[in-house]
Amino acid sequence: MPGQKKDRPQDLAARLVRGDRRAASRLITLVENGGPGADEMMKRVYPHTGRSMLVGITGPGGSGKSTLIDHLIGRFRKRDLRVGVVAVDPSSPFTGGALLGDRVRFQRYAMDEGVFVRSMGSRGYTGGLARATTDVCRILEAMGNDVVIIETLGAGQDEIDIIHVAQTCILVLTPGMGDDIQAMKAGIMEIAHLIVLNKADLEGAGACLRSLEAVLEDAGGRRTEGAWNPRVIPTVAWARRPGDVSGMEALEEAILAHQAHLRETPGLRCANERRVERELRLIFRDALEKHVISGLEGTGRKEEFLREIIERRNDPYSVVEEILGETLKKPEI
Ligand SMILES: Nc1nc2c(ncn2[C@@H]2O[C@H](COP(=O)(O)OP(=O)(O)O)[C@@H](O)[C@H]2O)c(=O)[nH]1
Ligand SMILES: [Mg+2]
Repeated sequence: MPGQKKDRPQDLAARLVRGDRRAASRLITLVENGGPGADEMMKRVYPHTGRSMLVGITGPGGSGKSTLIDHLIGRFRKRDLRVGVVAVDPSSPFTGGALLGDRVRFQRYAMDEGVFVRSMGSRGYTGGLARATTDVCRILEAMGNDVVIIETLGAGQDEIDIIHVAQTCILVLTPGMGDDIQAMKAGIMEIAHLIVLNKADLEGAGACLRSLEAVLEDAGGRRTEGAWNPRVIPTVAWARRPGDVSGMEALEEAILAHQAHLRETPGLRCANERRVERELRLIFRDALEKHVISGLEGTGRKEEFLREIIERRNDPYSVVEEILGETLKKPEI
């Protein structure tokens, strides 16, 4: 069938590299489902990656991430840059993960060949959400996008972890998050290169801005010379009157400034090393798990292990040790 022939790995990857949107969609679905062929596909995609600016945008739901991205797409397009977006929102109740709001919002780019948006939900990715997002990001890179934006909900560890695929990490906060800022200080704030205080039109924005700046100043004292200084950018991404939207230019410029800084310093190499290390770990974990599970398949041993554990004749730790011991002895791994 011609349809089948078109989807051969080598053809799909070749079409992707030429910027073919349907090939990109097909490939993304493949890696999302984690089917057999997915890794073969990624092998062909990988050599074409590494040239895009990778921008991660994280923050609580409703903080305005998608609205900001919408503006950024417009700005990057004005510079004639191609933009790919992957929006990860595991809280999305929509099956398949497509966010209705995002779909409507990004609709105006539907006719723009230079914009490609894909939403991902929480539905079981065999290798985990982080792995799937990393692969999707690689696909958007290979597709020839100059900028790849990753939107993630800064809630669970898995989502926060996703931010590590990005080179420039942006944390979006809103006024009235005083306590949350305290809580975030330790974790996510440390990886943010830019902090956006969105909804700067709301009450309390001034105080929030000052406390964020104080936190950054505090952290700045401990930073080594030449290191990037994170900054806070107040924005209004949505306003009743479009003319009241503000901070978008500053945000765009800050992203480009951080990217330039990465290129002028060992920053980019470090970011890429970190990313590849993480990628390797994710792929390895997935491969090992698949290998181990397939070894148990159809032997009835899994059920036996489960029974043993439930009846307290055994424990999960010993079972993992036992299975791993057997697996590692097998010559084929
Ligand atoms: N007042 C105000 N509302 C905003 C601003 N930016 C976004 N919003 C609104 O906040 C809501 C959530 O925005 P959204 O971009 O979907 O947030 P996300 O969940 O972080 O992607 C939407 O109703 C936006 O219109 C802003 O700067 N000020
Ligand atoms: Mg969103």
